[in-house]
Amino acid sequence: MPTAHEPVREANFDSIVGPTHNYAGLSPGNVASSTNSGEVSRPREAALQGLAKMRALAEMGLLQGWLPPHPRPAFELLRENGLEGDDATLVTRAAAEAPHLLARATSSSFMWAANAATVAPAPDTEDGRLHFAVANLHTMPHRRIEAPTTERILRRVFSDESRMAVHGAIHGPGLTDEGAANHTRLASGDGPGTHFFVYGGRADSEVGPRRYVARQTLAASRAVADVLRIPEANRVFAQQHPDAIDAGVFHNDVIAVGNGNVLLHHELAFLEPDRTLAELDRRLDGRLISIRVPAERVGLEDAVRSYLFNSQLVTLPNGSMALICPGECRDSAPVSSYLDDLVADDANPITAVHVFDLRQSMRNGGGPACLRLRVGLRPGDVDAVHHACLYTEARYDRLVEWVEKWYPEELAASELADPSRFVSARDALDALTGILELPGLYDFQR
Ligand code: SUG
Repeated sequence: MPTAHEPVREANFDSIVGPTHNYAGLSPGNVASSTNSGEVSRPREAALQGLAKMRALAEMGLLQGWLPPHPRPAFELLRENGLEGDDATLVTRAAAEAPHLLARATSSSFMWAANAATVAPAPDTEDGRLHFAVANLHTMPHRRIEAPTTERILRRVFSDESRMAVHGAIHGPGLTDEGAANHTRLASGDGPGTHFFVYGGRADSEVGPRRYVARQTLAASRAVADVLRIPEANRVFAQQHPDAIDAGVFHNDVIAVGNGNVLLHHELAFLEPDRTLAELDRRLDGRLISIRVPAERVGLEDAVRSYLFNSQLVTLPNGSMALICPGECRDSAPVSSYLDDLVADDANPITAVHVFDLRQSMRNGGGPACLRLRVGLRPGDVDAVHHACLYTEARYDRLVEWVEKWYPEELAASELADPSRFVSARDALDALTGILELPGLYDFQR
């Protein structure tokens, strides 16, 4: 049996972008999704950009994994909504009679793995196992359909029940959750971590966004903490600042990022910053390093446009920290100059900034941190993960070849109804389950 204090190492599991990646403007409150609605997407480039980030992080000495795409179109969504016929007829009818349904059914939104689940590593939980709470994503109709497939994938990748438990999505009135995008594990050493949950609104409060919807409720955050079996003493809850949500901060990971004992956050991230930060500091025995970015240096609009806070903050093998930023951070003069100052400042452990071109995902409001699910693993847990979902150079090369073979270079909304597209998307996933050694993963293979 593992010992209580085996050190936890963070792995990032990025989802592989799907072959139907497109811009359908499905997420009101997500500025990039609305702005780029109807643009022609580049699925091949999107998938390769994601894979390149995975390789770069693996080469930095970090633990990296990948998760397979969900099958799209989601024919069951079309059927549940009253459309009938074989697959080709369903899609043709949807295109003519209910294009909004076809857009939902073909979205590659599962690619933002941060929204797949919330995770608590083994040393943090009451039964000493690693727990996953699949997110219900109930607020956005196109994302509500992800949970069953996410659960199935996680059960295959993290299947050793003596060490790991994958829980289905929570259900109930007012329980809307968005997974790890609203959750941060902070820790000041090898002991149990503090789990910081940020919610957008609560049923019994007047205080909330006016323009856009708050996707996650306090009740949902509490329910997720229960599912994960995190002791009460190690939970902290805070409300997001409503002004941030109304400026396009639809998840906390668009306005704050934490790692170890460091929390980088915008001054308008939380409704009650003083109380929240004092509470976190107390839980971390006075060792919280809080880096507050003032609005006068980086305004909310620049924060949202650049996705500065959607950078991944990672601990490198030498113990220093690095920020994994989207290229848009260097396109913004105030953000770029802030980053230079941040790295130069010895008062924090962040010593490097690595910039990635993730434009295809960014144009739908998904930055580096959205694309990955953080999973804290003890050494024995690493051995128990489905091996073909952990990075190796050889399998990376096969994945690149696979993307180049199957993914369209460009995709316009009008092409989503073309049956040859979805037949090829299905064949692509069938081939992928060979590469990832996950036979029978998808319903269509059964
Ligand atoms: O839920 N975009 C996603 C982006 C998710 C980003 N994730 C994190 N912040 N962790 C969303 O809004 C857009 C799809 C479209 O418009 O075609 C979309 O679903």
